[in-house]
Order: sequence, then C-alpha cells, then structure tokens
Amino acid sequence: MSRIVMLIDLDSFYASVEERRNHELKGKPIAICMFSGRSKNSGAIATANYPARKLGIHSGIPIKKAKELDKEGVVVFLPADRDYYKQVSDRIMQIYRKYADRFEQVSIDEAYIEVTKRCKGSFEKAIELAERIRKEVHESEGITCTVGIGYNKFVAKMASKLKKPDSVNVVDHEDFQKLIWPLPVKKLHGIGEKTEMMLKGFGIETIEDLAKFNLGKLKMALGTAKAEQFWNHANGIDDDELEDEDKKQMSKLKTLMKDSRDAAYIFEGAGEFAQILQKRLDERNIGFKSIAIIVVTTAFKTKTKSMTLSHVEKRVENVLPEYKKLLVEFLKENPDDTIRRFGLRVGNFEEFGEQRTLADFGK
Ligand code: DCP
Ligand code: MG
Repeated sequence: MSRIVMLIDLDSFYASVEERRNHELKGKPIAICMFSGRSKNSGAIATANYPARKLGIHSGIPIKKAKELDKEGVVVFLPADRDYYKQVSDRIMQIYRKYADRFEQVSIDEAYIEVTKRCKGSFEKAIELAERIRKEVHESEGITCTVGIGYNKFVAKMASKLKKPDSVNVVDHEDFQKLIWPLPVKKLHGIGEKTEMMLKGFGIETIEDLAKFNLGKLKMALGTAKAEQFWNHANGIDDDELEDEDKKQMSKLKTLMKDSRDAAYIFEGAGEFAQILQKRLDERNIGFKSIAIIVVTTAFKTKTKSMTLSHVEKRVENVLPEYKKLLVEFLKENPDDTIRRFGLRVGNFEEFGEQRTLADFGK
C-alpha cells in the first residue's frame, strides 16, 4: 500500500480573504500591504491576487515599487488584517483535520495531511477526498486552494507547486521521473540562488542531473545534511513524518540519514528545526518555558529528556546550547541506545498579546 500525503495551500490567501469579505473587490487586482509605519508607503507587499501578479506585483516587493508598477492606478492596496486571516485559517485547518490520519500545519495557509489509511493507499480515493475538501473550503469560506498529492511530503509539495492555483495535482510513483526530473534544479523545494549557482558549477541543470550526480562529491560541496536532503528529494525519497501537534507543545523531528551516537552529527539539523518551530510560535504569538529533545532509537523506542527554563523564552535559537546539553546527557545516561530519529520540542506556552512591555512597542 502506498503512503499518501497531501499538501494543501490556499490560493493568494490574504487577498482571497479580502475579496470574499468585500464583494465590490471581486475580479479587481488586489495587493495586501504590510506597512512598516515609517512613512506613508514604506513596507512590503504580503501577497497579491493573480490579476495583480500579472502586473508584476508579488509578495516581498516594496509597496512603493508595487505602486509604480500599477501605472493605470487600477490596483486596490489594502492593509493586512492578520487577526482576521488567522481566524479564517483556523476554521479551514479544522476542516482538514477531520479527514486526516495525521495533520501538520506549516504556515497560516499551508498544511500537510496524511491520508494513507483514510484512502487505503489509493490515489483515486485521494483525488476524490481532495475535491471534497476543496468544495468544503469553498462553500464555507469562499476561497480556493491547491492540493498536491504525493507518496511523501516532498512529492506532495512539488505536486502543489506545479499546478497553482485552484486545482488538484497528483504525482505518483510512476509520474515522478516523467514530471519532476525535467524541471530546472531551482524548482526543487528548498534550493535557493546560491545553491543553484553551485550546482550549475557541477553541470547540474535539471533535477534529473542532481538525482544522478555523485553523492560523495555533493557532500563535499554542500555539507552532508544538505547534500543528502537534496539528493534524496531529487530521487523522490523523503521519509519525514507529519508532526501532529497539540495546543500544549510542538515539536520537529527528522529521521537521521544514518543511525548514530555522535552528538555533533545528530545535532546537525537542530538549527533548521529551531527556525521551523520559531515560525509556528510567532504565528501564535507565544513563548515557551520548557524544552525537550525527542529521540527514537534504532529499536524504535521513543524517549525524551526535558528541562524547565527559568524564564519565558521567545526565541528557540537562544536555547540551542541547552538542547545540545540535553542530548549529550541523554547519550551518557543511555549508553546502549543508538539514535534513529531526533527532534526538538517546546512547551509550557505563555501568550504574549497584551503582556508586551512598553519596550516592545518602542521598536
Ligand atoms: N505572506 C507574507 N509575506 C510573504 C509571503 C507570504 O505576509 N513574503 C503571507 C501572505 C500570503 C500568505 O502568507 O497570503 C500565504 O503565503 P503563500 O506563499 O502561500 O502565498 P499566497 O497564498 O498569497 O499565494 P499562492 O496562491 O501562491 O499560495
Ligand atoms: Mg498560499
């Protein structure tokens, strides 16, 4: 039975919500602005709907530049209303949860759901389910989404990227080489400009070139962790599981490329986990008072080692040394365990909200 994972990404999310909230906006080009408050037009575009994207307006560009691109003055510029978008997002995530064996929210408008059991390993059933979810989201919130379906998280993500907006796209085992291999290597999720240049230096132009490239050489250029990740992905391999999280704690785990007791090796992915957790904490505007490492041993036993902090911490990267200490102590205390999966957890949350100090507002 094949594993089946979906990545569901809402289309031009903030802009779609605004369009739905105010029917007069329907069909017009819309850009959502994150004003910095320094001067009238300072800040960046959070997102733009597809008609505005045709004019070259997209997330990340300065508001000033977006207004220059809007030569005919047809674009509607709106301030971002994140609290409202968050409420819509929370309701939509509840819809996904109903159908998921496992659920992992990645951002305000993106989530993975594992549906292997629910769809009994059938991609046809998964397509039906995806259409049902899309219908429910559209009926209840009036917005569209794109569902990528694959046999792991990476393939699902690629499937969604290939067919935005408003659609369902499947990449199954047979399709992978046909659909993914011909793409330029920069289309591989996670590859930025620098890595792309480096890969081009090796003559790697397509994802197929990367998949067939010598892994040893790649490791020397990119470091072991990155090289293995990109090379595996190029070959359609990804055994990352969905991290279900409840309201009280959240974690990020990954299977190591090889089982190990070497603390430095095991800890290599920790910086990336910290960034992922930080994004989730920031979205909920919460800090944490306890941290833990989670390990799954070669014998598939899950064990944790935790500690309570003396204060509410906002930034996961600040406590990376504490996580490392927990790992070193764990290895000392468990001399017979070899580690297969490793991850970080944060918990014991406190909301910021009104508790912000005056200093926070002065920034
Ligand atoms: N966002 C932001 N700043 C960015 C990128 C995104 O504030 N630099 C916000 C606005 C988006 C939302 O996050 O609506 C989701 O991001 P996506 O990358 O999924 O972009 P969209 O949903 O807007 O568009 P797409 O249809 O490409 O998914
Ligand atoms: Mg989106």
